[in-house]
Amino acid sequence: MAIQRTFSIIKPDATKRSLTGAINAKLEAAGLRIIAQKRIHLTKAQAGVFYEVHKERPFYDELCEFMASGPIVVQVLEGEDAIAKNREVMGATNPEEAAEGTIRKEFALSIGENSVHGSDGEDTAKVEIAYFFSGLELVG
Ligand code: IDP
Repeated sequence: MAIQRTFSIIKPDATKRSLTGAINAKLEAAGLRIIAQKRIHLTKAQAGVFYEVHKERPFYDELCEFMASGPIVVQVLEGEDAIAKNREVMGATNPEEAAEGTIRKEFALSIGENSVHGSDGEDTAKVEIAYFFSGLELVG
């Protein structure tokens, strides 16, 4: 399997509870290298652009409000099969359905406040990385 890059967010519910280190430990234990990372605070409008694909969904406004409610940590992860591997470590969207040992099973508060985001494919990973990072910030 090829070495891939994927985009990850540690969401406001997790930064508020000081879970960045615990989440990073799980990512690194799964073989995902954090090759870029920064803590930022999005406006609701910036969150809206990032989640534009969901704009027709009933939870869109709530999601944008939540993502702007506190600091987030944006990251680029690199490793073998990184996109699928990160999705596996994250667990299902709804923490009640997430597998044991996953980030969402251990830390998520609800289907909305679910601690992490991870790209769902190669094309979205590229777009999402480019939204937050310049090439110079990716230190592989
Ligand atoms: P994913 O993050 O597991 O890829 P998506 O379906 O792409 O899940 O949804 C994006 C984000 O929207 C979720 O991570 C979660 O924060 C939020 N979300 C998804 N479904 C709901 C819902 O039913 N109510 C509130 N928020 C939701």
